[in-house]
Amino acid sequence: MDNVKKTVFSGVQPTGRITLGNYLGAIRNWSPLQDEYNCLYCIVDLHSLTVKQVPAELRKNTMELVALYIACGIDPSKSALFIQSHVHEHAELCWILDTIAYIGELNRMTQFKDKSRKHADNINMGLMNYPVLMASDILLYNAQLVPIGKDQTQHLELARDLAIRFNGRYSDTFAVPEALMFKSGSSIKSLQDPSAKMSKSDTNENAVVSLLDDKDAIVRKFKRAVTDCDTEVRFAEDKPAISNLLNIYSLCSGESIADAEKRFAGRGYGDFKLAVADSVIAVIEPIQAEQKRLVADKAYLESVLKQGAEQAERIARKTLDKVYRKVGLVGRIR
Ligand code: ATP
Ligand code: LTN
Repeated sequence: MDNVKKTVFSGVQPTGRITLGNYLGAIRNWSPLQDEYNCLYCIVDLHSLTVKQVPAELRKNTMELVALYIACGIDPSKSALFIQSHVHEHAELCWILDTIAYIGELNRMTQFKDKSRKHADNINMGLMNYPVLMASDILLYNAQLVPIGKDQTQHLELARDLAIRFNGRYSDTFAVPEALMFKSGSSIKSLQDPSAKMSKSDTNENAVVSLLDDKDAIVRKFKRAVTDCDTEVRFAEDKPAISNLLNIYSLCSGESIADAEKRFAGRGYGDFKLAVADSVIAVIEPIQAEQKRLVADKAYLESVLKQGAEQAERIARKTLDKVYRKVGLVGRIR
């Protein structure tokens, strides 16, 4: 990897249907970074174990997500594309960072509180430790930039705190990462409740557009999307539902929100919703076709993952050796 370029790290959990929110808020923004930065894009499978998974489905979702990354423009010859559990240093650094992370700060995390509420029968240690593992992902590679959606800012803040704390206690070791946020896509809302984010784990089918939904499903979901009380297609704080749809339309069609407002002035919600659906279909269809082709080519995906893990491991090993030395562990003679 190029030493002059800054390093970018990001990841998504293979927890099921990747949503339009994941795509517009995260994955879509990754491919344009590949020339300017050293990029590592990870499938964070260890994170997904913090909520119950069906093992066979997790395996399937993981390979589908690898294919989806590539279909969304991640080029394995430019970026390291790998699976988190293939590089065991992630879990090892997590242990070290656990020893400087405070229970109080983890207990305050919004996502931990939300997920504890949602999975009250399974508030496991991993769920609480989730942000420390995320910090390990980032700090292992000294990533300076981390493209994420708005919901992850608190976790990134913790990664920064842990880097600063470790550096303060043991001397300069980690780069302090910064979030890279893309304003308009950073928070795509549920189609059924514009006060909530569109989330993979939403149990209401109609709330979420999956990147793997077919045309009919997409049209149906936008037709059923909730709207605000008047009939005007206008972006405004008091019109969260239509603003969300305008945002999605603008991101998918490339037309500015102001131009879209003009185009749909006086035309009512019906027409507008169909146009939003069409703009989403136009973006999603080519990705789906490419993903389908790639999923069938297991040998290629495996070769990408092998190469990605090797690239990542080289960097991760160096960082972890340094960390072990700094905290006072005796290095193993090889
Ligand atoms: P889950 O519902 O299982 O918690 P999720 O949909 O929140 O999953 P993650 O795998 O946790 O998805 O997130 C992957 C990336 O997608 C993160 O960078 C996150 O910020 C971004 N993201 C998730 N949901 C949205 C959304 N609605 N709008 C914009 N970005 C999002
Ligand atoms: N928690 C993240 C996924 C994630 C991540 C990371 C994102 C795990 N490790 C490192 C960026 C960098 C989420 O999006 N839910």
